[in-house]
Amino acid sequence: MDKITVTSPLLPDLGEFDELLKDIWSKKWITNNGTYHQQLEKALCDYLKVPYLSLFTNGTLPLITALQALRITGEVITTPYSFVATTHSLWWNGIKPVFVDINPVTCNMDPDKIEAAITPKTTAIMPVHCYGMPCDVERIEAIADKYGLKVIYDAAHAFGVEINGKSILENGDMSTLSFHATKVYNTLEGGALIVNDDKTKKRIDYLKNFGFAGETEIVAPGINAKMDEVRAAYGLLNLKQVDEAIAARKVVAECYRDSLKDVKGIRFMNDISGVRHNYSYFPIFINAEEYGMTRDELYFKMKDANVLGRRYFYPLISTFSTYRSLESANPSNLPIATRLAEEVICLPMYSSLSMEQVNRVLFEIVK
Ligand code: T4K
Repeated sequence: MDKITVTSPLLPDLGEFDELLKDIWSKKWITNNGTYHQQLEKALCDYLKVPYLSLFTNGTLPLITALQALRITGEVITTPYSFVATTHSLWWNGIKPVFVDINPVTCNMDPDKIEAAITPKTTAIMPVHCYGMPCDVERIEAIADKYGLKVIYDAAHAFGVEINGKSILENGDMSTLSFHATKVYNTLEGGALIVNDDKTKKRIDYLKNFGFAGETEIVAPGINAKMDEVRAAYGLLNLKQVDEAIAARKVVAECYRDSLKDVKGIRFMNDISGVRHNYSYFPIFINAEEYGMTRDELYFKMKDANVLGRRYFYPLISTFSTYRSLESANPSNLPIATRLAEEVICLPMYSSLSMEQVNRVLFEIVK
């Protein structure tokens, strides 16, 4: 039987892409703030309902650049339940990550745990809207305001997510997106940094282009994190079909929920009223005792049947060699994250997943 992978990229029409490639070839302008780059920044601001957005070459460099732009130092409070890029961005800036536990329902940083982790060295909070589920932005930002901390959201999973019609990306000082092939919206590789004012946008644009503020003027020790024209053109085409893709993902999510709701020992996340979800991932959590099988037993059983779920986010970031000696990485500090990392399987989720494939996934799980 064919492999069903955890995701499959949304691809633009090849004919349309070919037309744009011909245009790029004729212009011979292939990177450094070209016209497709400018068009995509504008189109994404409109689609995402955000004031300013700067395109990047992936979703990791906006995290690293945001920390540079805000001159974050010392310690940053973050979540261990994420992709490793979140914490690596701190390490690359010489910042000490301080892990706090997560909420068992949303899988996001638990605001109740933040204040106890604040020290005189704390300068910022870096939460993640994990699986596209919104963090408790109000409580996180109230704490940040009280202690004078910056907030940078890793919103890699939260493309298009809105609360009561407002983009989730407007919260905090900055938010980052990933446009990797495995995301709801992709530009092959790519990413973006969302900021709230034009001065900051200008500074980000300097930083992602070596610090150049003019032909000969360098205003900061910047990096090269620019998106090229080919990916920007591809991104413009993919933007046209992303709503349709999210709608198709929703159908898959509803089908999974409907079939799994009565299975003992399996828990999944539900939609929140007032939130526009993007259905970027479909995690299920296995209670081994009730389900009669451990998470890994189910994971490998699925794998044997060519149904390739993924255990995002196992192992926890705090268990990796770079981080495990940190005091905050002690599993006793992170009981919920530790448990969920042992229980989770993300089921195949993408817009072109057929009902026959959905049924093959469910056949392995529903007993
Ligand atoms: N912050 C968060 C919270 C993130 O989740 C991520 C990335 C980042 C920051 C950093 O953003 P980027 O710098 O990556 O833009 C994947 C992705 O590489 C990574 O982007 C993503 N998070 C992470 C959660 O997942 P892998 O190692 O699981 O990917 P891989 O190559 O095993 O692919 C998974 C499946 O997707 C494959 O089995 C099949 C399918 N696939 C994948 C690719 C690359 C395709 O069908 N076609 C493809 O081209 O990390």
